[in-house]
Amino acid sequence: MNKFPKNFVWGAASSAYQIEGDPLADGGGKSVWDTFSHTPGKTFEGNTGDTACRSYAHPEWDIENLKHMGLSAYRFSTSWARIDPEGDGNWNEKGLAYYDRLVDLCLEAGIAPYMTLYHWELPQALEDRDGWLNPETPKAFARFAGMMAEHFRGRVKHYFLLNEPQCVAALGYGNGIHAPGRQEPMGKVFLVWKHLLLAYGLGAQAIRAVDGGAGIGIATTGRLCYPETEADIAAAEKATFQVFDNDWLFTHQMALDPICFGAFPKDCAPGQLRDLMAAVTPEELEIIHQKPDFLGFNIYNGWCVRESQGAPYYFIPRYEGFPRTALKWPVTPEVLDWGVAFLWRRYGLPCYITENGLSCNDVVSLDGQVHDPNREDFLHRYLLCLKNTFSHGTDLRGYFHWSLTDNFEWHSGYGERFGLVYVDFPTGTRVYKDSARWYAQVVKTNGESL
Ligand code: GCO
Repeated sequence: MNKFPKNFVWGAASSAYQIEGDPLADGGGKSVWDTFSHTPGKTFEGNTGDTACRSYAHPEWDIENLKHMGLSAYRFSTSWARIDPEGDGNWNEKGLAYYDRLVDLCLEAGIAPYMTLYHWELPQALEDRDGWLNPETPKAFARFAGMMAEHFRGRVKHYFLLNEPQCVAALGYGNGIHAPGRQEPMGKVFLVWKHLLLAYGLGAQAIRAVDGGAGIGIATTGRLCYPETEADIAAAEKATFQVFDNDWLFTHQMALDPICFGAFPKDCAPGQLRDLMAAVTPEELEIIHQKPDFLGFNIYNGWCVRESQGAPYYFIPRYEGFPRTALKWPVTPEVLDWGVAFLWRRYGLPCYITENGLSCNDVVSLDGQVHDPNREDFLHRYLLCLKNTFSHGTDLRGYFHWSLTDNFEWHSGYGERFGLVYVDFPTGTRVYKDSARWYAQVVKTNGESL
């Protein structure tokens, strides 16, 4: 019978712009998300992160929520724009002081801080100089990362340098539904991609130069598959790591292969993508190739695959009425079993689920409680599958639920509630959902209650 390891890390995750509020307080600089969310028509009902969960004013509220569930780790991000308003290394000490307080509150509570250094909070000043299309931006990020590692040396031991570079490139510079809202051709989107990977490499070098004891990772997202039956395992694994000209960005391997192996995926059909990858110089790949100490996987759902005569594999269409979340994402718990195992088999590094969860149409019921049976059922199914991934030898170290509280869900604004804790945004009042109590029991028993 599979079990979660004795020292398995149970946590929850958030990000700066999504929870903090007061982005410009105390000298904070505008980020691309401040600009984007204040641009009419870009976000649900014109929602912005101006107030969010009021975490900047009350970091102790988040720590209280974590303690209430008995969580031992908190994955949060630091706003580059708040700390480096002009992106020029002229640090805003008051902005940095907020993260000092947050980290110290975590440590006082026995909660390990897992710090994401870039969860999309690019200083607008850098976007004004062409943002991630500018080759200077990776260097500016490395300067920020090095400063943060030196400042938090001895207190923070786990850094995720980037969160989902896939979304930054595809949604920020490709289809434009995320900040900075640009729609660039594939060649330029690939240039953004290369600069994000260089930012990881230079950032990793900068951190290791000042803190050899810091653990370095990256949180990626992308296509994952799982087999319909045991006979379809090879097909599902192949389908997971196939790269297509028209479907390359949302893959883990387009980031993790160059980072872990120093080379882009080989199995790519001839075309523009293969030419773009070939143009990345050996010197650039050498910078990118900074082996992580661990990997973070943001996993919400995946594709069921069957071995198929002729074609290498067959993506099984989802039947009409397939279970979906409020955001209409499919509910596919098997992905936390096989999808994680395929990633472990490819990279062989300790790994964390850095995001997993769902949005529900949560409300405070007449009894004053927030009953979210869909989230409990989702969590139960996904964690049972996650427990099974250990049978494949997966070196899984921890699970961070997305998210600790309801928060600003990017272009969907406050219309989507992902939290274990309900937030009444007009007042800031927080209510533990039923799922928070359910998850606390899972944590207390290290998964035995599943
Ligand atoms: C992402 C981001 C999170 C989202 C969450 C729900 O994966 O898009 O890391 O900030 O809020 O995933 O979409």
